[in-house]
Amino acid sequence: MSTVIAETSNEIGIITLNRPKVNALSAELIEEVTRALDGMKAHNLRVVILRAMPGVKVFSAGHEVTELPTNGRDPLTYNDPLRAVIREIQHHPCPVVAMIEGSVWGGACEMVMSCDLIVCGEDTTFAITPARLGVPYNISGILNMMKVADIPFIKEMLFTARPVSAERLMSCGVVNHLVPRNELESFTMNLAGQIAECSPLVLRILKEELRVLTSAHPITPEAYERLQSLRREVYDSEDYHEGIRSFFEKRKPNFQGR
Ligand code: YXS
Repeated sequence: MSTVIAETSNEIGIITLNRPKVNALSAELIEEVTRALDGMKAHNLRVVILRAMPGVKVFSAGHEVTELPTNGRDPLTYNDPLRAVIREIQHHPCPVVAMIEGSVWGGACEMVMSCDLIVCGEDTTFAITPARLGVPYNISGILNMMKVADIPFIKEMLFTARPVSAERLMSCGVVNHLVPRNELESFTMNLAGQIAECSPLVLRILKEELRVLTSAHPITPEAYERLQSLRREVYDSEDYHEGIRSFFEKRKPNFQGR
């Protein structure tokens, strides 16, 4: 069964995540999203909507935890599924609108925040959970969050690893629109229709200009390497394994700081 449903409606593409039970971002699901986005480039679409099946309780549970490396490899390198799908969305030649209902977890929050606009139902929550899983988030992930939210809000989300309500996401400027769940689809399609009336060439250059300008951050190679070495200490730690173990044993992690 396909883990992604790709369809088009006039100049609007729609990609629906459809991987039971909770749309965990496995390599397979990521590859299907990438193929769907690639395929849509041939249709000269003006906008793409990323959504889950209607009525889901969980939009996406984030990275497929069973695919997190436990052999001393960096869990979030350039080619890991999560990093790849985020770049795919950011580089797609037309705006990608996230239509969100239900809860969004871990790296799926970054994936949604890498979309160009976010429309969410009133029951939506975001929870960014690396600190609860013992996963050392990487610099690109932090930078992508800094593009859409203020530092105090990002710190609270990362340090607590707890769900944040749609109202908070709206008041902090993370999402564009918060609508009743039963109006989510019509509202999002209407918004996409407004974008689809615009020049595709201008949409493309505007998106790329904004991507390049918001990604321009001075960091020295030495600073980058120091952060990477700090991250290695974490994913080589006992706590990293404890975080993943606790997830599968469905219990609270017992971190020891080593
Ligand atoms: O026991 P079964 O076989 O039914 O499987 C359960 C869960 O193990 C499974 N599942 C997942 N499998 C792989 N990867 C996941 N991320 C994942 N999440 C859940 O789905 C089945 C149903 O889960 P269950 O029984 O807990 O359902 P629920 O409705 O009570 O709760 C749904 C969630 C999503 C609230 C709960 O499963 C949950 O909190 N999942 C973990 C969410 C999370 O922390 N994701 C972050 C993954 S790591 C990641 O994204 C990045 C690396 S980072 O950490 O850096 O952000």
